[in-house]
Amino acid sequence: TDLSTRFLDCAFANPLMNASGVWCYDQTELDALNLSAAGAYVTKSCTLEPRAGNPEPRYKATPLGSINSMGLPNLGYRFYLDYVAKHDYARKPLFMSVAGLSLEDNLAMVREIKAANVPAIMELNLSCPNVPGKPQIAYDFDAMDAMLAAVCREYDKPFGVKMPPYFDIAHFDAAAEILNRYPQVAFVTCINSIGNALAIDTETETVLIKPKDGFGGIGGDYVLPTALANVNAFFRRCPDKKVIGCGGVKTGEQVFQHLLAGASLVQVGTALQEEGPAIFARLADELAALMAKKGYKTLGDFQGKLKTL
Ligand code: RRO
Repeated sequence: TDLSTRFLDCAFANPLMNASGVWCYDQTELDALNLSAAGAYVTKSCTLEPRAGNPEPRYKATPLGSINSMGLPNLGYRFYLDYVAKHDYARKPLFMSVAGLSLEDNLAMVREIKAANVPAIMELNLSCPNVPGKPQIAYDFDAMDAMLAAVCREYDKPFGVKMPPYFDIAHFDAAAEILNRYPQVAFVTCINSIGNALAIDTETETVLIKPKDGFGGIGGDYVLPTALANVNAFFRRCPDKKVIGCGGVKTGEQVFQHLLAGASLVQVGTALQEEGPAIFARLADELAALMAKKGYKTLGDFQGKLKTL
């Protein structure tokens, strides 16, 4: 069974990687992903200046997934740019996630990333739900359009966008129509956490996390069907782009479902946080076993081939 794939002219040993934000904050965590069985990995979304993020507790696992309001804690874009500049790209591809607090901040970081001319693939985060006072850009279509126009003017390579989940066909249509105006947007990562959910502890009658009165983004089992719908919606609407699937993946079967729905690569968030980087070897083994059982030899045998009734 062959799990290898190509994406944006890079070779991947398998389609698995972390979701940005999970296990990718500092040198130690990033090095663990480099050493893991993941086919690629991505750095924590960064801002112009380092950020401490929101007060703790700001992440909790639940029986069905997780809730977080981290608030974009990161070491600042200079750290991540330095990290990606030193990476050995013959080992595996590396993505750099960027989440400026304003259009101007994104342009300042993009200028520096362009000047550094690193082989890292940029994933522009348009969907952080957790910075108080900063709405998710991709829920404001005019702001998203303006951001993409400005970033495409400033940057010279293909890049991708990290999208929030949408829940209405009209929103899939509107978002895809805007993305399709920008050929430089080579891939769409669906989905970020479902923003501003509320998890409650019945025993203590208390919210689970401290920031924003307990409101935070949820991941894990809660989000798999929403993630699959968003992957497939953008796969159908953006024929000239790739889709990266993210949401609710903790078994090889769930990786298979994302690939079937149209994902080219599959990210792991909550399950990676809970199980650690050894999860990538397990997921690769489970995906290979499922493919063998079905008689599939390569990802191309089933990727994007979801059947309808
Ligand atoms: O750091 C966060 O609070 C965070 C970010 Br930037 C994001 O994009 N998604 C998320 O669930 N948390």
